[in-house]
Amino acid sequence: MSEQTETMTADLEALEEGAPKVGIIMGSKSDMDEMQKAGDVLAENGVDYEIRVMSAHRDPDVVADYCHNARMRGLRVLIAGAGLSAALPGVAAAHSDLPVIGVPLSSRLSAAGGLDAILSVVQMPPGVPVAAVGLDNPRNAAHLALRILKA
Ligand code: RP5
Repeated sequence: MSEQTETMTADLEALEEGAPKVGIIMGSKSDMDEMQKAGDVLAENGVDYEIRVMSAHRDPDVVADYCHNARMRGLRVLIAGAGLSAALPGVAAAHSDLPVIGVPLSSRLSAAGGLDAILSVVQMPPGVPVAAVGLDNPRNAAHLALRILKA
């Protein structure tokens, strides 16, 4: 490897070091306290992440842009949390080929104690996979993301 190539590789590695590897997205600001718990687990394990609110129903174009660009921006896994008719994880999986981990969330308006969100996250058509963790369990989404990053 030439000296110039070595320098460029070192520069790229340094750039990559601070770049988020996991994108945590959620359907509403009201999901933030819960979803931040996934970020806390990633931070405890030294993994850089970013966390954003974007609704599959209210901001469909933002979600599509974010997911289309995710891999190019260096993200390796997406964690998506949503409640009610929880479309966000599935829409993320439709717009990105990165692994998507869905977190079904319960809320004041949940039907059947959150079963609405569980089914919305899990019942994806063949070819568009979403890995689902348990209801209100964003910590497990982060632990699964850590395993995916190490695989
Ligand atoms: C979903 O609806 C969100 O993910 C949230 O869990 C639920 C309620 O949203 P808000 O009405 O609080 O914005 O889209």
